[in-house]
Amino acid sequence: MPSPDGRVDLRSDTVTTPTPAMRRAMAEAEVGDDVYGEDPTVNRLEELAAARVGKEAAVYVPSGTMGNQIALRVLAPRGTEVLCPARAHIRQYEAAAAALNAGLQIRPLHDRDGMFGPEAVELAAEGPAHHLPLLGLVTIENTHMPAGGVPWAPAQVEAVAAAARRHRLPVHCDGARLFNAAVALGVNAADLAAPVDTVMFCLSKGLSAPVGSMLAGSADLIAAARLERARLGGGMRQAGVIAAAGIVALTEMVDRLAEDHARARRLAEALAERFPGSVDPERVLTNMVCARAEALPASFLDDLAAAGVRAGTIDQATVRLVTHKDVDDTDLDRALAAIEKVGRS
Ligand code: TLP
Repeated sequence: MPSPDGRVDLRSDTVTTPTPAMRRAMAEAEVGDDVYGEDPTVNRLEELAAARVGKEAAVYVPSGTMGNQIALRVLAPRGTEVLCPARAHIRQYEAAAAALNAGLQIRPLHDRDGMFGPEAVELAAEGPAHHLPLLGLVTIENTHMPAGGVPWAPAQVEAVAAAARRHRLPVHCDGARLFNAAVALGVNAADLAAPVDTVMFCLSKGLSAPVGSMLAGSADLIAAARLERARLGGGMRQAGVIAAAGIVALTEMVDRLAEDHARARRLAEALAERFPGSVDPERVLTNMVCARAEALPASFLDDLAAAGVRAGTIDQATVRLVTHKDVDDTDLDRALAAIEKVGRS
């Protein structure tokens, strides 16, 4: 469904609106008080979510940010460091919440291509031998959003997790777009989640549900997570009304993510052709196009906006265009035409 104001909205996949099937499911949802564990629809969503990522249990949370923050509180002792990609959401886009909510300091890792390897874990784990802080947790972001939605493959996740295990360190995956990674790589989300202790994924991004994310892990960790959700004020009572859309998201909206990936690649190809060096289309494997702002004219975003196409920035150096369910082929053509015209009027 195109955007209601007729514009093409490439700012984020968070702008997706619920499908007709979601709206029907929401209207008909059986509900109860979820804080008593009595909302049958939330319970069904949590069971389904846990099964999809191969974990014992899952808890429904209002946002991806809350899911990540709960994981930090459950997994990392206060006063330790979290190994984290430098541009990860946990570090850059959660308003410094790790320090405030979890009493943690972040040790940022160079992440230009979205990846780091086991050697980074080994090095960080040696910290106390050199008067450096104790490491408490390792995190990865899959897909890695600012690196252009790059997916981590199961072997890459396992290599980092194995190094963490050698040092008895837990691993959390910010899998806001875990299903984009799974679809792009042709693997099950459970294969990507198997090596990590907790995984958060969002229902409200490419999967198009209006609200909500899931945090999954062992039964013990998720019991602890429910307590932290309560502490953060995240208990939602008759949340079956929104959880119903989450069930549709997980059962009907995963396979179609491939369409978003194909459209993102076409946007990247057009950008690379018109503005050489702005983006490498070969690296656009999911639904994110992160382009180097310095390779684009300063008027880029304004020119797109004048043509009815919205895009945004994620830092001073990066312009971002994101494809999603509410961008169809007609919208894509409009965006491609707008890119072609940038700076030419
Ligand atoms: N990211 C948003 C902005 O905050 C940047 C977006 O438009 O992409 N992890 C990752 C990797 C994310 O990209 C996001 C949202 C979150 C976590 C947080 O999810 P919400 O918005 O549900 O708190």
